[in-house]
Amino acid sequence: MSEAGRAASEPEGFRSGFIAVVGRPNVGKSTLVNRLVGRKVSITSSRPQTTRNPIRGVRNGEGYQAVFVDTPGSQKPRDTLRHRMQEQVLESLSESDAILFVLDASAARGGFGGGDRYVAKLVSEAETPTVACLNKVDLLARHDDALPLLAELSQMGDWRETFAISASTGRNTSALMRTVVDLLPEGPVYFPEGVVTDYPETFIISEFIREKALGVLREEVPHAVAVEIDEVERKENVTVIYAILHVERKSQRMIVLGKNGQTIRRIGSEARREVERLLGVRIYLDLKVRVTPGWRSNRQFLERLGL
Ligand SMILES: Nc1nc2c(ncn2[C@@H]2O[C@H](COP(=O)(O)OP(=O)(O)OP(=O)(O)O)[C@@H](O)[C@H]2O)c(=O)[nH]1
Ligand SMILES: [Mg+2]
Repeated sequence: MSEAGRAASEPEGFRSGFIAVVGRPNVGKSTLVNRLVGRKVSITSSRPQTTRNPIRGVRNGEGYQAVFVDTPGSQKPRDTLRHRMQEQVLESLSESDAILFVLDASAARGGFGGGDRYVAKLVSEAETPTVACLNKVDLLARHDDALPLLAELSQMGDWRETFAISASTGRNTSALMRTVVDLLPEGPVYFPEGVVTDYPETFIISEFIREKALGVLREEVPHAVAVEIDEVERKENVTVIYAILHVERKSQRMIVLGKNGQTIRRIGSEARREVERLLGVRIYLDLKVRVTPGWRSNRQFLERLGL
């Protein structure tokens, strides 16, 4: 944290800290962070590997400030993008005061798999107070179906507590929040009041566009999309945002454009509505699709995107 952050008012007994939220892809980390922060700070989708960089979301309460750090899904890396995503998970773990380890109850019928155990090991190695969260329990046929999973989970590491939660419905998340606050050390106010996330507006806009693209596109195409904001032009009664959707191949460009451009138009109109809600101004979104071969393995390109 910056010196300015540290120098901010530090009331007696105030608790604060960074809580890394980690787990396999698609277990509901971003949904949980949005729920705990009380605002949408991180995009979500039904596709694994939605989150690509750590997203911070701030929750202020009586006598505390909790900074949640949503991380990309943890898995063994297979290309430069995923390698970078895993580096970021490790960085977030090493800088955290507490960890939320999230698992998907609905995907674990009959027990947890190698993916969850891989993350359990990463988390244990961080030697930081950890709460294990069995998420999506709303999808279980019976309440009791969570019990054997909770028992198995408690054998997988040295957790401070274990919760059965639903990030979607909010079940048990208030109790989880109280436990998180108890884990925080005494510390400064890191972010001034009113700050919910510290990303620049252009990043949030690009993420909203990517979220809509993830929702509309199928199979491998979503993972081949990167969104870059080229320019934001503020006019008197409309803000024009020029964005580029990078894909890796010509065939993917055709898919993203769709027949007569209808797919890209749908992505654009869904994203526009969300961005208008965020910025509170009228938006014109100008979306272009560009073929940037192999961008996922291009370190310079990834850096340009802040990855
Ligand atoms: N039924 C149900 N669905 C959930 C719950 N939490 C998340 N989901 C859904 O699970 C999917 C994945 O959620 P995300 O929050 O994007 O998951 P993530 O762990 O951040 O995924 P990555 O960023 O790809 O690692 C989305 O379709 C969510 O709506 C839950 O508690 N119950
Ligand atoms: Mg996510």
